[in-house]
Amino acid sequence: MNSASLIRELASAGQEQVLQFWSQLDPAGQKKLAGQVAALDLRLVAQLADGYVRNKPPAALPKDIQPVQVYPRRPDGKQKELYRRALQRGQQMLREGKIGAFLVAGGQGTRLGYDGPKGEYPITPVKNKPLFQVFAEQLLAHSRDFGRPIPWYIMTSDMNDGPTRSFFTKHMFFGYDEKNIFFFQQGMMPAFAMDGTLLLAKRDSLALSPDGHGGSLRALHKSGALADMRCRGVEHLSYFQVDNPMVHCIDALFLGLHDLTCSEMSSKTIPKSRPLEKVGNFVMGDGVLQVIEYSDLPRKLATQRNADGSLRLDAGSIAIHALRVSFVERLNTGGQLRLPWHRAEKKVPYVDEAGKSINPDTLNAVKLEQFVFDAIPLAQNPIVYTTERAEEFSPVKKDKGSDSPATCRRDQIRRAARWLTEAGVTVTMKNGKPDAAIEISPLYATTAEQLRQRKAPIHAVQTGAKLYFGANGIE
Ligand code: UD2
Repeated sequence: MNSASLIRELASAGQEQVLQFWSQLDPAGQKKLAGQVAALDLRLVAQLADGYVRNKPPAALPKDIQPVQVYPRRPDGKQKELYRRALQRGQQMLREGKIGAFLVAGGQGTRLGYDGPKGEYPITPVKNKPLFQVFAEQLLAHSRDFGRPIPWYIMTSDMNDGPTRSFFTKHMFFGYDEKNIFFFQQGMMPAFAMDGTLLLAKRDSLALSPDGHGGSLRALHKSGALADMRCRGVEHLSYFQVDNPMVHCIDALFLGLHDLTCSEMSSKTIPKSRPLEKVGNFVMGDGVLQVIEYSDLPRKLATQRNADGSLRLDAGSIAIHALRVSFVERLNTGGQLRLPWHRAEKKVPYVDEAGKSINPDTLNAVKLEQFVFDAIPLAQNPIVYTTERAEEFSPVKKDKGSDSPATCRRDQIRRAARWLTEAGVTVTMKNGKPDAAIEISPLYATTAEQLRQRKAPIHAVQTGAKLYFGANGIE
């Protein structure tokens, strides 16, 4: 785009101030800014400035909010046959190469205070393996067990794409075949000043940030990842977030249930630990299955209890989903991904009209993101399946307190101890906690059941031990 057409386009979106330093920029600066503007959908920018920034969108809470019906972790009498068939179906799909793994890792990780892609963060309790390696080993183990490589789609963003790829290269892709990993970047969204104008982070660049994990559904299409899935015969994606090393990246039963029930998008839930826990809430809103984010659920509803004292809305969303590839394709037909935008007021550094860098100490900007769970109401036959917190959820969100590296390592040890105990190994407990540091590589076992089958070569874990089970046993 030359500068005349840039000016024309920006002016028609009411954003000509973006070029206020244009004449002072060197050719590289002009190229950079022009490239950022060209990547924007300026018609959408104008709509968003009006509908989400200058004016706040009306609260979109459903009028009638009811608890959801969920598939239990363990089937009751009537469901036993369905679960048996679901497990078989999931295993068959894995043997046939119909499942792809989908990791979203484009976020900023600001709360953890780690300066780099979050997936690099060392998290296992004995070997300090990074998050990326934990997922890679799980996927390698499943590929080995089902005799078929699992294609792995990894979404990054402009902020961490290069470092993420370098990290994988440096670590030889953790043993994964490079041709089965598909990195792609999500889109970026510009930050708006409160009056709807786009902010400049520098004279030659917009203040951009990732467009939310909902943007993954657009990026899968734009990047060619969906086309790659079609070529490989991948029919479903197993979706997970970079911050939870306890996730079962692949769960044959869950994937089988998703397929057998003809669901286009399925999700795992756990009962919330407390009314205001920072997880989304699965609800039936005006008769439609959906997630209401913790920040949007009114306190009165979040704290409501049933007669027996249990939480009325207790189905927490832990951001583990199964998505039908044909559903993601459908969401992308007709140009725009029709997910709502979520508005957050933030402090965003910018350059002012005089070209001075300002680090604001009050909220000065609106950032907009799309959330992947907003696709659920658009899906046919969506289902929710219950898992256990102790088995699958201990995210790393911040550096201290709950959801920190310390709680995550503790929970990994507890799970390993439980798996061993179930396999007949004695684990000494002290103050209710295993009195040892234990780590089980997914290459040794991905589930308690697999661990039992492998017949651990010990009868007891010694008090205070540091014990690591690698691919071939205790190392
Ligand atoms: C998310 C969910 C919350 C609950 C919780 C469980 C949202 C809005 N909330 O909370 O309901 O399920 O997770 O842990 O999702 N990401 C991207 N690109 C982006 C933004 C995020 O890839 O533009 C990735 C990010 O790298 C991470 C994941 O999405 O893997 C979660 O992002 P978050 O930390 O913003 O979500 P959080 O903790 O607010």
